[in-house]
Amino acid sequence: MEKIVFNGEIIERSKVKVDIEDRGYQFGDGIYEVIRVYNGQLFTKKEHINRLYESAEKISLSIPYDKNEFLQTLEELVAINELGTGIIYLQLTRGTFQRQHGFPSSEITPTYVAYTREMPIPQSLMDEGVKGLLVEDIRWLRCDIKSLNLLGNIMAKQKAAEAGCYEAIQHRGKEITEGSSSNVFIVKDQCLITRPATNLILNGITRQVILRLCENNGISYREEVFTINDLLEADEVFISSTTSEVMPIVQVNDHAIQSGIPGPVTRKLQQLFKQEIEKK
Ligand code: PSZ
Repeated sequence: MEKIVFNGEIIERSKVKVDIEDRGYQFGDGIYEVIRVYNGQLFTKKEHINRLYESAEKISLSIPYDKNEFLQTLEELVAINELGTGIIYLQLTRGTFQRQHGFPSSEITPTYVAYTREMPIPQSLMDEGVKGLLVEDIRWLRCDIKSLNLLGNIMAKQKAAEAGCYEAIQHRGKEITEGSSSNVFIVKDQCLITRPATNLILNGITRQVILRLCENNGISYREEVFTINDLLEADEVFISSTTSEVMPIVQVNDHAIQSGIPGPVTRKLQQLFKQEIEKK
């Protein structure tokens, strides 16, 4: 039987009950993370846990576990569930309280849930590349928080799916922000360009790994705002996320990116990323 973490304890999934007045359920008042697991090992676990605690801080939610304890339980769960390659999904909500918009007037315990799922590396998509659809970014102005409020993101992703595309590439006016669940990169004249991590995007852990790989391997990059036009005219385009790693975008709407195949810088970064996984 599948085990999960519920409020810090590893228990049977079927034993878990969440209240109808849980603030995550009613308001999306909570935060989450997705951690990649390769061969039973958590990839960039410290970075994910740090971001979780940062998101918590930004919404004034205090996590009643210390970071080491937190990670230890997750590693135990991966072992118990015999997860090979997949993900850990975890979320914390502000907890259960009689419905009111303002924070609960007395101390309540956050509701914490984590579970595992098998998920292979999407190798054939990474080899061939995928399509993106441009979608206006209608989200709020704190996209730096990994919040459970994902309506803007899921509506964008759904539009992309209905158009037969893998990802929605969001833009605020002319400026590209990020994917519905990924960061966006372009390559122009041998230089990688990605938007600076401000309040308008989530500072992806994969994004940070990629920038570090650039630094260590002599690939030049700039963190700079770029436009729809820059994207369409780029030499290469790719997106990054925990589950999609370095995913080439070979077509945007009806427009092929150059000759419509993954480019050399993208390929190089995929290879460096693979080495990074194997190091851990
Ligand atoms: O399984 C999936 O589809 C996943 S796992 C992580 C994501 C999707 N998305 C993370 C994400 C995001 O939701 C937004 C809005 N921007 C960027 C990212 C990339 O963040 P990392 O690299 O930390 O996963």
